[in-house]
Amino acid sequence: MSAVDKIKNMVSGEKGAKVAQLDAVSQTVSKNDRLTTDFGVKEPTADEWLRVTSEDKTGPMLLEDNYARERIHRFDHERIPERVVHARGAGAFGNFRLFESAEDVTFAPVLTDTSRETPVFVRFSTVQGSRGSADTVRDVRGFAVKFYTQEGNWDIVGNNIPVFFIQDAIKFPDVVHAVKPEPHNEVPQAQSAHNNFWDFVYLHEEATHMYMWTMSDRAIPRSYRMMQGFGVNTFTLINKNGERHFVKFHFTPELGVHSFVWDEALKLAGQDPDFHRKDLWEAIENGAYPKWKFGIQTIPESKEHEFDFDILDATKLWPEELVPIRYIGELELNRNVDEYFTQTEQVAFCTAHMVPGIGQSDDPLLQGRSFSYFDTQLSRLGINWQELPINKPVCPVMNFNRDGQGRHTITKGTVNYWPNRFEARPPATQQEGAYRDPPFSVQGIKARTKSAKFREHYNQAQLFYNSLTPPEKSHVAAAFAFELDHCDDPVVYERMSQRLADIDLELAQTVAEMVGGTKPTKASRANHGKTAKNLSQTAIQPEKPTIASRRIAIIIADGFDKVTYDAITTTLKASSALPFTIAPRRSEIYPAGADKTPGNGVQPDHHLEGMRSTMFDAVFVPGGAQAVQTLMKSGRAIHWIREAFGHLKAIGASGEAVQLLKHAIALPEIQLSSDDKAIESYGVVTIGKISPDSLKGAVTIAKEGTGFVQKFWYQIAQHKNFDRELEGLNSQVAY
Ligand code: HDE
Repeated sequence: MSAVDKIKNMVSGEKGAKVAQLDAVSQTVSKNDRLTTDFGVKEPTADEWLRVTSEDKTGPMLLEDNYARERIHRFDHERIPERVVHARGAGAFGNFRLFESAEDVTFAPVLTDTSRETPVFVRFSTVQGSRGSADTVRDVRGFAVKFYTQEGNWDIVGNNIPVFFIQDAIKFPDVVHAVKPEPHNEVPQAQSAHNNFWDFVYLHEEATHMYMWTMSDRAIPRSYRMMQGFGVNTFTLINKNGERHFVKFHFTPELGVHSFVWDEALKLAGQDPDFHRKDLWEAIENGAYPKWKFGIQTIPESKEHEFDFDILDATKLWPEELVPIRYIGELELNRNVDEYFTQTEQVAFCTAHMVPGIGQSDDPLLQGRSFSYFDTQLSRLGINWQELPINKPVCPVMNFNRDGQGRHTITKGTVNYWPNRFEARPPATQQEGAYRDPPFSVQGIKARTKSAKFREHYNQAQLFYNSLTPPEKSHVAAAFAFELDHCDDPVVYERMSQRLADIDLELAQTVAEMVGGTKPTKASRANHGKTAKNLSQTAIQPEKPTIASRRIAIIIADGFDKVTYDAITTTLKASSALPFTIAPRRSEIYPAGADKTPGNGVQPDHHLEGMRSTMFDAVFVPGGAQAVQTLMKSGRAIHWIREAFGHLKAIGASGEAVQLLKHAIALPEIQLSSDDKAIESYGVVTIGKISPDSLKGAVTIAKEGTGFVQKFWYQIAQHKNFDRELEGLNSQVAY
């Protein structure tokens, strides 16, 4: 299709140009292009403003220069208001495939037609920070999916945490004001660690469950690709018999759920504030397409009241023991955006965007959301926001909505109302696919209140906490200790320390002691001791361990062991991991025995000062006497190893480099190999004498692997070695 045809398609607004419409006005910049003004005239210059001048004098600039003025005008208006929440984000295109029909609960073709591929656009985000804030802050992550279905757009505007801070939309401005920077000095940026947030959530008890999640590792994900997505609100599904089910939507990542440790996330916020954006981009460019299983939890309408919580309360999850997830589809992201602004920035989601067969419920948070999203797009993008290419449905849009600022669609004909004498554009019948609101009875008293079950706020907060592993629990305690340390008003940290005794006494005592609050002596509410499955993220792991798309730093210096280096690099690539060579400098590094002629060495990807260990998932150091001697003398190289150790990452070394590890991590508990037998100790894998053959070949990643590669790969796949932390080994190494 020619560019002109594409544009024609877009402006007509009626031709079903399917996916191509998403790119409708895309242009590729080419060297054959010539600069023009916005009105199409070729520009006289790109460099000089028209002015009065002579050979020895530069005179005044002339306002009559239309070309220069147009440039400045356009530039002055480049920014649109950033999202009031979720301002910082990254997006990508992909597909949704269904492998099992859910026709027993819905008639929506997107959830019943297994022969379809539905194009999607997904935007991940943080919530609190401004557009330019860092990716790795402690925060909830947005997980918003736009399905371009043949019946219209369906948006699931979800998060990576299954519950929310509030039950009723009316509280949204308060929770957002409380968490955002404080009003007097606009500090702090993108974090909840301040008086106002903890003041608010102490007083607003329904936030309790959610902040237990935000203080857990869920709020510092390693990657957008390694987190779950939850629709959070309760929606409904309607089947062809008109029966209604309540539903929660789930996306579960193929790579498992993984997180940073806090020190790593903190440092990355400065060292690489774009870490998550780059990670998503890099994975897609490398063909490591992120995938999520799509699942639904459904409850028949007749069973709405059979739970000890209200299933319409967004501060509660539906434990999988009670309502299992049925996985029916798969979401894959496989194409990066062409332009950030017109796609990722201008994409606009709306919880009211639902297709026939999917509906709202009386979840009191959802109703308010559905109003808010349309409303916010008006100030961000204007009334014609749904005409922007990224927001435009792939099916025809035909109605009598008209005009407004920035209108693109040109509709021919003499009528713009229904009914009309031409019988043009009548509403569809149900057989023709009209959206259906199934009739159901509503009874009650009009009042500002909710059902009694909405008033219970602690059971699931305890359930979540109880379900965590010991390292996860200690991360929660450390997160509270960090956050409350940033609160300088004693009322705030004192009260919060007491509040934690409503969840778990030991947690409350640990935190109170750390932050200078009064240590509670007894639980203010008994912990029911119950747990539920899949609340600990350690349970949500890939079916087979994998190191695909993990970033592995290989540290070398002049005189390194090239045979081992080559073998490890090749085998990592064969396992779809991403090896990066790091050295004291980025110019060529020469292996042991090679003469230093350009071309004989290896060109590193980065030097040790340019990157930090935080940007990688694991570190490997090959031997080579001279190289190891150099690295031993480099404080930065030692720090790389110590920091990776402190951040619980897999570390591997061979030959002389085993000595480097001994030097960097001088702990008696860590066993290191001095001969040809690979040893794994607390995620540190070493081999003293290495035969290159033992590094080659396909690698099956399993716990019981015996060779160096098998052991090291398994540790990388684990992502973190929590035993190091349980034994306090990491805290004995300065990092
Ligand atoms: Fe949002 N939310 N929200 N939210 N939300 C916005 O819409 C709002 C809530 C979520 O990548 C805004 O287009 C209200 C829950 C995501 O573009 C705004 C309430 C969940 C995104 C808005 C909530 C979310 C937003 C700001 C309480 C998880 C980013 C810009 C009633 C299920 C979407 C925009 C993107 C964005 C309102 C609560 C997720 C102002 C009023 C619960 C992922 O309309």
